Amino acid sequence: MIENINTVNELLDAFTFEGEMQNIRRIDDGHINNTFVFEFNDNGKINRYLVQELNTSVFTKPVELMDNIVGVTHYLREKVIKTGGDPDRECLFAYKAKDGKTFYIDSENRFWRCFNYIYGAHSIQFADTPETFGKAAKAFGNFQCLLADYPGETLVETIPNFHNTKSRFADFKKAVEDNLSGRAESCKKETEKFLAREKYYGVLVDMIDKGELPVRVTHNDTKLNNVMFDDETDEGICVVDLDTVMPGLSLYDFGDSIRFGASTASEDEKDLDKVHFSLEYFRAYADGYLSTAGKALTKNEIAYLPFSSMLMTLECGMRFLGDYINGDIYFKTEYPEHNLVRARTQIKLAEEMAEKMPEMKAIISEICKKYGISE
Ligand code: GN1
Ligand code: MG
Repeated sequence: MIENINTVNELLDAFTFEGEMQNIRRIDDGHINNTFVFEFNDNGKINRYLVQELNTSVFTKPVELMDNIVGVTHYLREKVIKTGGDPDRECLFAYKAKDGKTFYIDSENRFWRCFNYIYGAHSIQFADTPETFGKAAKAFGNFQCLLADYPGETLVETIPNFHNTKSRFADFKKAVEDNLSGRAESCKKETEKFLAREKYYGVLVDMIDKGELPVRVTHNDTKLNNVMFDDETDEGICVVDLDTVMPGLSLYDFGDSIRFGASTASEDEKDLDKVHFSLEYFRAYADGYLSTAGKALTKNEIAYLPFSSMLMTLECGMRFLGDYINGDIYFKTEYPEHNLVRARTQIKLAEEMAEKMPEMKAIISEICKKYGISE
C-alpha cells in the first residue's frame, strides 16, 4: 500500500517527477485499481501526476495492457493535435520510468504506472442535470469516432470475454454452484432474477457470430466517472481509465453508460425507493452520443441501443452478485453486503428498463430523425 513510505520512495526513484514532493491524495473512484495524485512543488509551481497501482489479479497481462494503452494514447494524441486540440488535456499518456519502461514493478511485486494529470478538470459520480450527462455522451461518442480506424487486431484482450454476457452468466452460475462464501442461500431471490433472464444473455454475442454487429475498438468501462469535465466550460474533455480498451461493441459502451448514469441514485444505494431508471437522462445521453457517433452506426447498432442498456445492467448486476457469492474477491467493498446492495440496484434498474423499453425506442427514433440518421 502507498501508505508505506518505502513504496513512495521507490516510486520517487523510479519515475522522474519535477519538484519537491508535497502531498499525496487518494482518488476513491474505481472498484479495481488504487489511484493517487502525487503533488510536487517546483519553485512555487505545482506539478501533479496520476500514479496508479494496477490490480494484477484482475489484469493478468499488465505489460501487454500497457502496450495497448501506449498504442491507443499515441494514436489519440496525434488526432487531437491534428484537430487543433490540447493533447495534454484531451488525452492521457503514460510517463516512462527512468528505465524506459511505461511501468514500474516495486519490491513487493506491485505494478505501477504514472499518467499525466488533467489540469483544470474534474470527474463526477452523478450528473446534476441531464445536460451534463449529455456532455459525457459526446465525449464517449467522440472517443469511439477517434478510434474508429485504430487497428483492433493489435490490441491484446486485457480481460477475455469482458462483455460476453453468455460467459458472464456461466461464471455467475458457477459462483452459485460453488458457493465459496456460503452466502448463496441468503441471496436466492436476487439470484432467481438473473436466472430468469437467461434468454437475453446471448442476444448480442450471437449477433456478432452471425456478422450482424460490427466489432469496433471500444472503451468497455464507460462509467460517468471515467470522463474528465473542464472546470470552466463543463464539457467532457478527456476519457480516462483505458485499461479495458479492446475490441468490443459500441452497444457495450452505450449500455454501460446508461446503466451507471441514467440511474437516479448511486450504484450502491441501499434504499431501493430512491433507485429509478430516468428516461430523461436516457434521452440526454442518447442525444449526445448519436450527435457524435450516430452517423457511423449501423441500423442494428441503433436498434439495440435500448436493449443494450438493460443487458449491460443485468451483466453488471450478476457480476456484483457473483462476486458476493464468491466472497468479494473481485470488486473493492467497504462492508460485507456491499456487492449484494450493488446487485440489487442493478436488478431494480434493469426491471424498470424492461418496462420502459417502448419509450426508449421512441426516444431513439426521435433523435435519429433530428440528426438525419437512418434507422
Ligand atoms: C469496475 O474500476 P471501475 O470502477 O472503473 C469494472 C467495470 C464495472 C464497474 C462497476 C476492470 O470499473 O467493468 O462495470 O466496476 N472494471 C473492471 O462499477 O472489471
Ligand atoms: Mg474507472
